[in-house]
Amino acid sequence: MTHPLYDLPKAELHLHIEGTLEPEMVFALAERNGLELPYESVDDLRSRLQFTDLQSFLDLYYACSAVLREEQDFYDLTAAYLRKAHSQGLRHIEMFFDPQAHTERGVPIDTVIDGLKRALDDAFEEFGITGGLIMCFMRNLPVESAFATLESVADRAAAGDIIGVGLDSTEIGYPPEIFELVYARARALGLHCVAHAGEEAGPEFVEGSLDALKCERIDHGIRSLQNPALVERLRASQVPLTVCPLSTVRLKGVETMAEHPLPRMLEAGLLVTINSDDPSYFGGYVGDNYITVQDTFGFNDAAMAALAMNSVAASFASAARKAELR
Ligand code: ES4
Ligand code: ZN
Repeated sequence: MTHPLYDLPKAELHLHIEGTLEPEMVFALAERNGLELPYESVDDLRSRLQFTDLQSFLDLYYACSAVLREEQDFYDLTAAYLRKAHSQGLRHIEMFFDPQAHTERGVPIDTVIDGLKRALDDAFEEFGITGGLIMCFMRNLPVESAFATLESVADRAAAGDIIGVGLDSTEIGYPPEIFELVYARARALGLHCVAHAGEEAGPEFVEGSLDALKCERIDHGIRSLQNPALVERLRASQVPLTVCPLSTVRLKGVETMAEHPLPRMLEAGLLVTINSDDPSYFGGYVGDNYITVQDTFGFNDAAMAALAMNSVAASFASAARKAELR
């Protein structure tokens, strides 16, 4: 299947690679690794992709992620995603991964990074896709674990194998300020800083991510609209917000797509991008998010092209690469 919106050159800035694990691959990797799954079949697993909130999703997401063990597993997952991403017009991808979800199961962090990086390198060769890895800390784990995880990749950060850090998983109860010193260290290592904020928690999490963590982008950020002073700050600074429409509907942040705040965010002059978050769980990859946005809000083709250009502008790509993608 193809669609004119797939053809727009675009960047993906909010994509959890573990969230691209399709049910078929969950079963294939479980078999390859000799693991028992608590699901009867692919269809059984697919029938469970219905969520009441962020946590109900995270529980299934981390359970399925446990089939990832070997470097080849991480490679196969990422290569399958990048092939699909290419078919939906993605030219540049800054990809999240959750190292602690894997190291807690005894998988060495270099195994994870080696697999992801090899697939990205191959996609550059095959498709010309550029991008990099953003390592997310799970905010519900102790800050000491985040520190240790960061120190364990200091050499790879210096080598450019990781381009930034992020903050994800359970939001409510885990304010950004907890991670202030971790982010200071990440900046000292030359890493870009982003964080999930204002997905389920309020605008104060967005403010904390800007003030304490010095974030260059905010992931989701949809609840910023509850605070007019914050909206003005985001407009004036043009700090990008990586919005994930299908994700927010599927996690019940809004009841229907028609109620999604995206049009209000654009009207407020915010630098908004469209992203897929966890496409295999939320019913669509990035092009599908663009399609649902156009279908729901009736944006014309120029408005959709402007959103695609926002994604390039908001990326950490070099000025030369951004010029190529314009
Ligand atoms: C996530 Cl949608 C979302 N929010 C927070 N953490 C996540 N990890 C994977 N997807
Ligand atoms: Zn996310």
